[in-house]
Amino acid sequence: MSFFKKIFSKEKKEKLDEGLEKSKTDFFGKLSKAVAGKSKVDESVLDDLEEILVSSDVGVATTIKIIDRIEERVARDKYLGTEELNLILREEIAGLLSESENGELESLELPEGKKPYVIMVVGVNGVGKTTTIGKLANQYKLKGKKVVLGAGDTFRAAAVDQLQIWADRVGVSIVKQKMGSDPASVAFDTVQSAIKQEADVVILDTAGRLHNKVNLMNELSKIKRVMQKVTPDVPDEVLLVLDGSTGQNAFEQAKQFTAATEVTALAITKLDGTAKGGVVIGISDQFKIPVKYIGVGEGVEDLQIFNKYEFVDSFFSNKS
Ligand SMILES: Nc1nc2c(ncn2[C@@H]2O[C@H](COP(=O)(O)OP(=O)(O)OP(=O)(O)O)[C@@H](O)[C@H]2O)c(=O)[nH]1
Ligand SMILES: [Mg+2]
Repeated sequence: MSFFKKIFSKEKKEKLDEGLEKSKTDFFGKLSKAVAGKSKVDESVLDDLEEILVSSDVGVATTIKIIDRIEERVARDKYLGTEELNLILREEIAGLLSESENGELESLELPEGKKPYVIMVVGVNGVGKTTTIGKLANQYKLKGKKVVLGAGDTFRAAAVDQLQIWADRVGVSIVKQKMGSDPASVAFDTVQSAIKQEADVVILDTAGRLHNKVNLMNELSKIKRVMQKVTPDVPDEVLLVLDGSTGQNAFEQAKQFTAATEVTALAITKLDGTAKGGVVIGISDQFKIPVKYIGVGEGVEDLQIFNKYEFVDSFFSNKS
């Protein structure tokens, strides 16, 4: 690993630690209350732990799996001290996530012969789609890739301007039409322009909408169909953005969207300043679609490529 890579990873880890601070304080506050005066992990500690995991937005199904694993371990090891609980949680959750079917992704790698690589970004209102697009464009740009943004949110007055601001900030080009125009037509123009410019990546913004299945399906499939008139097999990626600070709502949105349309990757935003960071553990356990990015702040550099192990390590690093 190069010197700079190490520095970058250290900064990334620090930012992640910082972003998860609230979730951790909340979780470990509850945990230390639950184990106060107890030296051993017993039935009642496990009961409390179960409640704490659920209330930390890990989700019921994943919590049950975690508790089962710890129960097995208690049975096997006979004696487990409460002071080891952090470590055990970290090990068991990391083990659990390594078994989930969504592989780790080399997130910014672009497949050979796919030019432009087209990413369509979807999700409900206000989850952080446009911001994530800006941050992602920046990361590709830093890798020397030519990026074109498509202002496919033609629904809201300020949406195009907001994407334009990001395009200017990051220094990438943007294709847009006036408010109210057909998003599929914007998608068409964007892909066409990207081909002409020999761009590497297209990132298409879409309007945030409530997850009304039928409308969503219709609109997203129309955008796809129209883009495919320019070049076949696009989009290469459908990135669903979820707001982590909404906890179980994010879970619900992931369920609805993945059922309604073909989502290939997830981004979970706003993990900074929330106590609901546990939702990432539940989502990466429960969905076959990989979490590719996490948002840990509003700044251009606050998008991280998600790594399960790093995340669990940050979440359960010594704090009690
Ligand atoms: N703290 C924090 N704020 C974020 C993050 N990502 C996005 N935001 C903020 O969330 C708000 C909404 O972000 P947008 O990017 O406009 O969300 P959107 O999904 O495009 O919203 P619509 O276009 O209205 O559907 C903005 O104020 C962003 O700065 C994050 O990771 N952390
Ligand atoms: Mg937007």
